[in-house]
Amino acid sequence: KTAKYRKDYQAPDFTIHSVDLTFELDPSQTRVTNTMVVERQGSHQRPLVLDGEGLQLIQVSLDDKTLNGDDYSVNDQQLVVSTDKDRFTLTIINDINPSQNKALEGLYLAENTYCTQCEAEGFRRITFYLDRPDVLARFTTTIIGDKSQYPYLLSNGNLIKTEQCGDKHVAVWQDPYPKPSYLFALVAGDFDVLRDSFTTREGRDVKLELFVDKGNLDRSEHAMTSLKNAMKWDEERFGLVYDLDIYMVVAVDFFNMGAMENKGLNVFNAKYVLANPATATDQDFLNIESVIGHEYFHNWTGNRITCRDWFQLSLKEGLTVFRDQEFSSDLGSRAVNRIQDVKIIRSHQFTEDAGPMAHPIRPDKVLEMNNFYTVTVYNKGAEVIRMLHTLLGEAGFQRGMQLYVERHDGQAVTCEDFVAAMEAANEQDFSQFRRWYSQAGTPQVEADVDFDQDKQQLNIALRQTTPATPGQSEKLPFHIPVKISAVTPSGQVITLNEGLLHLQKEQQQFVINGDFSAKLQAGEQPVVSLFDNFSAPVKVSRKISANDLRTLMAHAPDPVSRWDASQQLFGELIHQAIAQQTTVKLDQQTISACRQLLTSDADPALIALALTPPGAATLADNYDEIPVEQLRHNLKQLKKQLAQALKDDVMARYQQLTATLKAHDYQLQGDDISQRQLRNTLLSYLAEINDDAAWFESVYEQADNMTDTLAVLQAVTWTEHSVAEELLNRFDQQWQGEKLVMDKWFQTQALADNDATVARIETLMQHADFSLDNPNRVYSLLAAFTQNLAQFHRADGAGYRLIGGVIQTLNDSNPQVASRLLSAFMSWKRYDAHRQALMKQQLEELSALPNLASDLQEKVENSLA
Ligand code: BAL
Ligand code: ZN
Repeated sequence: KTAKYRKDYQAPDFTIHSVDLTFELDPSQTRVTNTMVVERQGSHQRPLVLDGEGLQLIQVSLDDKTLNGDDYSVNDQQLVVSTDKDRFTLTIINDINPSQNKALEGLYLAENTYCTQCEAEGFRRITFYLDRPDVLARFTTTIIGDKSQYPYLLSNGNLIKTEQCGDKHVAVWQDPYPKPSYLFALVAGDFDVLRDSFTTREGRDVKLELFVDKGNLDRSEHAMTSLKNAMKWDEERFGLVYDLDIYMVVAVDFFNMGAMENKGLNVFNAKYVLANPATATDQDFLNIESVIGHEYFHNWTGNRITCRDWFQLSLKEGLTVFRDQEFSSDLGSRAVNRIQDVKIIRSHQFTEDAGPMAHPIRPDKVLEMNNFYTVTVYNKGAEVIRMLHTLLGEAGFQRGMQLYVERHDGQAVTCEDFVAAMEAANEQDFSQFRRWYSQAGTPQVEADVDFDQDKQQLNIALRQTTPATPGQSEKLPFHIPVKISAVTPSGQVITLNEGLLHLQKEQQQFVINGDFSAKLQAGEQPVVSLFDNFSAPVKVSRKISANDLRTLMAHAPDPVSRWDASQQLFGELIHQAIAQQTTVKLDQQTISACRQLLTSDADPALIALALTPPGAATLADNYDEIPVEQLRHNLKQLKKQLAQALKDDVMARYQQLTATLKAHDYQLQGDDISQRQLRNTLLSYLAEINDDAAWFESVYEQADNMTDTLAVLQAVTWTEHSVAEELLNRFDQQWQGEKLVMDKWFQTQALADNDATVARIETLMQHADFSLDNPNRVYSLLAAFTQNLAQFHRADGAGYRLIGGVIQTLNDSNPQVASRLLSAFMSWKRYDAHRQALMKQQLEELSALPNLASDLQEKVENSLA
């Protein structure tokens, strides 16, 4: 493969108006008959060039004339058809082998279910086509399959005909909405079906069908409820209404991604559908709500209005992530959701933005599109949309959305079209704001806050710089929205005359007035909070005293800033210890601040988040050379010291929460979720200092839901508690065979910072429930392990060799999954010379493979460049 550039975009030479597909399903030889009405675009005589990969071509005919080798040529990438006709019908017959398809792109057969995944460029593995998102066609799909093995034959749109013929049956589906090929889907299998319906605000009844593996109906209700909530929410908040008579969701075990928004027929990784309290944690339930919402919201932002080309992926993904974040925030805790979003940006996106694959949310150069389904395109993309929302307010943002839909419904458009609609609807100029789409890298903002006692004014000096990223050495200043607030030292809120600053130049000085004199005692200074609600995806450096941070931790008006203050306090303690080559020492004042918070009546989930120090990945991002051992040592010490210092309060609150929760049955409801979160965070602190095996055993035995069971299992495993092995064995005994539950067991062990972890993973790879063929297993055991800072980065290189070997194996079978694992090696230049050499060696071994997949090739080349 060769790289493509955004600047080289050209409209297609031909378009396809309609496509009729017939699938004669067979495990090793599925026959696909593809009849397209094709029309030349513009006046030219170029041939029709169709994409196709790994297809066995049987026959090509044009307007009923069978073509011979003079009229077309075919290789392993393309079918080129020469014709001087401007409009014609082309019929292609080809065979594919779904059972041999381990890459899980195109049509594959896994565990007796036929399933497709076409985004981004998987449709070309099904038939020859103009496999690009700006070719929109009406699809009719005929599926012929064995009736007893595959009682359900599904595709996009409406079922218009069924037929029986002997052992086989036939289903014909028609999708009235023109769509790009990446939204095509086919599923055939045997399922249990949960049926429901939704009445739109226009009074139309929509049939809802959720297909799950046999025996799983008792785990499918939450997904259905989430779907109905999503449909209602999109009508109420965005005014967007569903457009077909049926909406289907199929849960499958083998799936590379989380889920896929195929028109009218979503395909989901089973882990984002199946849940009941015994098998799934609160977080699993919330993730299901969010992913079900996300795929549903794509129906407008993605399907009705799609991308012109793949460089525009963030047009639909950034916007749809923003929409699913808002959905979760409107239904649950806004603050908790926001904090989780911020954690993802800080722990993953900042790292990506500082590494060899750093790219703008709208990339300029792509070799393998699968490599660009990234936290940058998705989550930073959502932050960019959120900044627009901050600049325009809800009403202005919705005006922009409405104009965007009015202008572009039924079209394939660009990020530029989106920003232009936002601008036009609000009479704004976002010329500078557009740089968020074109420049990669995380801006660093230096802040100086000074209070002028005489003038009773706040002076805020801000300076922005953005480090160079591959291919972009010079950066221009961004338009950065900075939300601010202030309190008195005792925590009274000060009213500022300006709550949102626009940092647009490299350096800017802001003078802020407010009711300082009314609120402050003589000689007091206000305590100022910057970037409330994480108002921009930037890193901030600012001199601020620990005292002020403790004030903000207790009193900042914005809950995200309260949490952030605690993270800065902990981060600074660790940073100082590392800089001075000593062991972190938790001071009395911070202990008191933590105690105060723990015993306060704040939302328990927010207490839990604030009492959890930043993770290793977030802390690591502050260092040019990541001090692996020191980070690990000091993080452990910090948790131990906090647990020791607050021992009695932790136990008291733990017992009080346990009693409250035990007073009624498990409920998936805000207060309970929040209380469980704090209770289980406190349990992890207790495990740091309490070696009473019998006590933890009884906690395990009393757990009556997976949230609590997993919490105790993780607490004892991650603290190398004496009871860990016993509980791990019991969990295995109870849940083996339950693949999604066992993923939690694999992941818990993969994340243990224990010198035996590598050896243990090697053993676990032989476990009956593990298989390298299933992406979920790889993610839970192996991708999770790459997040285990000290063990993946073992100085003897055993962690690197383990993952390097797996990547080599997956290069042959599932390069997309291999590529995800490879990300862990990309930041090799951030480690010491010894580790650098070991990591580089793995990259070089990969680079020497004769059949290196393009997914890996791109990342390896960029990493070694
Ligand atoms: N479009 C790929 C899966 C998702 O983002 O919904
Ligand atoms: Zn999406």
